[in-house]
Formats: sequence, C-alpha cells, structure tokens
Amino acid sequence: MDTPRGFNLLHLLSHSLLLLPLLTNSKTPPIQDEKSKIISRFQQYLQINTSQPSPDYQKSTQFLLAQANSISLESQVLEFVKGKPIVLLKWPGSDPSLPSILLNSHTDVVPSESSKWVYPPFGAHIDEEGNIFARGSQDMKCVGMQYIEAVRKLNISGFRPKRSLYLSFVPDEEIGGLAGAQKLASSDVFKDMNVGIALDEGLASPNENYRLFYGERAPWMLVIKSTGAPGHGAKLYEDSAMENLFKSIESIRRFRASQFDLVKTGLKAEGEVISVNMAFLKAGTPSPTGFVMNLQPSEAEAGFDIRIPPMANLESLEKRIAEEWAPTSRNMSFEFRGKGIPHDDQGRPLVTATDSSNPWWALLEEAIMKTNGKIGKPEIFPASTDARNFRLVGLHAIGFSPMANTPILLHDHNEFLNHAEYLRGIDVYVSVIKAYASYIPPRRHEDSRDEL
Ligand SMILES: *[C@@H]1O[C@H](CO)[C@@H](O)[C@H](O)[C@H]1NC(C)=O
Ligand SMILES: *[C@@H]1O[C@H](CO)[C@@H](O)[C@H](O)[C@H]1NC(C)=O
Ligand SMILES: CC(=O)N[C@H]1CO[C@H](CO)[C@@H](O)[C@@H]1O
Ligand SMILES: [Zn+2]
Repeated sequence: MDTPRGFNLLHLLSHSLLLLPLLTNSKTPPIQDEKSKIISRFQQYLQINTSQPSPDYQKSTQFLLAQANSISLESQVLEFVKGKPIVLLKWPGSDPSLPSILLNSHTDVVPSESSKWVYPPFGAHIDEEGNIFARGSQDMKCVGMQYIEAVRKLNISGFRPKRSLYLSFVPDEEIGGLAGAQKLASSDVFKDMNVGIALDEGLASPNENYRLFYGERAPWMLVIKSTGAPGHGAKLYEDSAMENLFKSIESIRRFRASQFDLVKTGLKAEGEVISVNMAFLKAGTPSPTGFVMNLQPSEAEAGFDIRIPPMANLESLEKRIAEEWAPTSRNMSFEFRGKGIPHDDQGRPLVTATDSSNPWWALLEEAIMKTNGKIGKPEIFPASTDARNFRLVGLHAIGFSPMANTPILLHDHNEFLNHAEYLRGIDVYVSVIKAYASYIPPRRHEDSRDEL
C-alpha cells in the first residue's frame, strides 16, 4: 500500500471499531486485521491496469484465479476470443437441479488522464477519510471483489448454497462487451449453467438509497447527412447543405429540450426519456489555413448519440428521424453506426419484472433491507451495461452496485469509493447470496411452468 501522507488504515478502522477486547481470541484473527486484509485485496485488484484500450487481462486473470483458489472455488477461464479471458468461478450448490445464480462483473476500466487526478488512477491510495482512489473503484472492480469477499465470509461461516453460484469476470464491457458478456450469454457453457437470475452493475447513489436497475436504454448512433447547391458565401439562397442540416439540428434540439424538460421538472427519471446529444459536426471546404470562408459547402453531416428507453415508441422515433431529422425532401440521408435493441424478439420492452411475477426482485430487496440498506425506486440504467446480454437471452437481470452516500464518479477524474461503504457492500452481498442461493420456490402442480 502506498501511503505518502503517512496514513494508517488500522488507525482509521479503529475509529469505528471499539472492539479491541474481543479481538484477541487466539483462533480467529483480529477483526481489524481481517478488514485491512479485505481492503488490501481490493487495492491489489485496483492496482492492475486493466484500462482500455489494452487491459492487462493476464494479470487480472491470475489475480482472480488466486482469489478463487484461496477459498477453493471451482474455476475456469473461457476464451471465446483470443486474449479476452472470461474468468468463471463456481460454488456448487447442493441441489444442482435448481437454476443457478450468476454474479457478473467486468474486469476492464475506462482510460484515465492521470495528470488530472489527485492520486494516480492505479495507485489505490487511501486518503485520511478512508476514500480509496482508483479507476474502477466504482466501475466496477468494487462489485467483483465484493462478490468474492462475500463468498469467502459465507464459506467461513459454514454456509453451503442449495443453488450453484457463479461469479463471472468478463472483459471489454467498456467497449461494448462483444468479446465478453455477449459471447458468454450466447454460449453452450452458459446454457449448461442453467442461470435463473443474473446480477450486474448499477450506479453509485449520492443519497442513502441504493439504486436497483431493471432495464437500460439502448444506444442508437445516428449520422445525418445533407447535400445542397454550393454557392458564394455572400449569397442568400435556399437549399444549401448547411441550411438543410441546420433545419434538422434545430428540430433535434427542440426534441432534446422537450425530453430534458421532463427530467428537469421531475416528471421522468433520466433513464425514462430519449436523450439526444450531438457528437460531431462535419462540414466545410478545407484550405491551407483552415477552411475556405467565402464558400457555402455542398455537403455537411452531424452525428448524434441517442439513448432509447425500453418503453419508448420506436416506430414514432423512426418516423421522426425519416420525416423531420433527415427527410429526403430536404436532400438529407441518415445511417446508424450502431443500433442497440431496446425490445425483445417479440417487440416487448426488454426489462426485468419488478413485481410478484419475479420472486428474485423481492428477495433482493428483502436481503438488502435485512442489512438496514434503503432502496430507491427501480430505475432504467441511462447507459449500457452487460446486463442487456442476459436479458436478451430471456433472463431476469438486475443492476446493483452497493454504493450509497457516494458521488457518481464512474468514468470521471478521481473516481473513489469509501472503504466503509465497500465493506458494507460485502455484507449486503452476504445477505443477498444467502437469500438467493437458499431460495426454493413454493411448490406448484406437476403441470406448472418451469421452476424459476
Ligand atoms: C495503463 O494502461 C494503458 C493502456 O491500456 C496505458 O495507456 C497507461 O499508461 C497505463 N497506466 C499506467 C499507470 O501504467
Ligand atoms: C438538393 O440538391 C440538389 C443538387 O445539389 C439541388 O439542386 C437542390 O436544390 C437541392 N434541394 C433541396 C431541397 O435541398
Ligand atoms: C467453495 C467452498 O466450499 N470452499 C471451502 C469452504 O470451507 C471449507 C472448510 O470449512 C472447505 O472445505 C471448502 O472447500
Ligand atoms: Zn461498468
């Protein structure tokens, strides 16, 4: 551990733990020791540079296998794509006929501009307040290690699962998950795992409520292009490429404002509206010093990042794009550079039920509340996660990262998680795994639906 400011973790832990007389039992290690070991294992994982674009998956794989070994979990490394390992750990259940539990996390992290960080992004430095600074401290090495630590605790306590528990550590989520979760979810290995419920990442919550996600918005990357008659820069005329494009941009901006207003006035949550943001504008005739200024170009284009909630009306949006944002009547065309799927193959919103038809939802809430955790209203994740791959194959999937009272810093400078919040999250997963791995559905008639 790097402690340039003379910070001492044991010292910090002792503020919250006045249990010293209890700690000197000869068989069990002191609680503080155990907690500092837990934190130091988290730091080790954070210190592995799994930053895109060239994550050190070899190191993260070695590390995770060693962790699995230390608690005798079964492990295998799947490489559907060479150099993109999926580490799959298994705690076998006593009743293999019951569908299993999948706890998923991704091992890669987004790049960081280290010069803009107070502490180095792969240092995992702990400051005086116990905040652990590292890229991945929130997104989402915290969750991956919390799964492992929860299993470790449960195993030590003598707990044995009825359902098998899988921990998957997948690569490349931050670049779309094609070589990771997508390959896993569509594999034969996955079918054999007979998964009943998958947990994946959520987001930090600045208030006391944990956030649970039952769906996510699908990204549509839209590029619109216009053409028009070129002309002298001094001339006012109709139908130039720029004018054609700007009519579209004005229309798109009005739509954006209408959606944003729904969020600002509190009528809808961020994940429930269609967001549109301009990603690029490309036009002009290059000159040696920049652009030709007295010429109206004959072509122009713009790109937009659009995020679609599962319940959005796709037909009406497609119509809007074709008729208002890129109408052929205005010499416009459009294409998608990526188009996510917000619906299942029957056209229904791709979401995980939050009502009584899905017992896993209530079980999760109960298990969290048992640890005195509070829970906010179920949400749609505003961006994409690997969970969509599990929903696409028909599974229940819930996004959850146990980080309350924590600023949302994923992909930001100085990403951190407080050590106490991290430790608390482990206890939450202990409770969740206990509930999930022990769950036996109420007996049904012989002709009933498949077991959940
Ligand atoms: C981490 O890896 C990335 C490449 O993916 C590299 O650009 C960066 O410099 C590395 N950071 C450190 C601290 O080694
Ligand atoms: C479409 O482009 C052509 C060729 O540049 C131009 O003559 C025409 O005026 C344009 N029409 C519109 C509606 O922009
Ligand atoms: C995965 C698992 O069950 N690991 C270990 C848990 O602890 C016992 C000892 O109490 C080991 O025998 C298990 O292998
Ligand atoms: Zn993530």
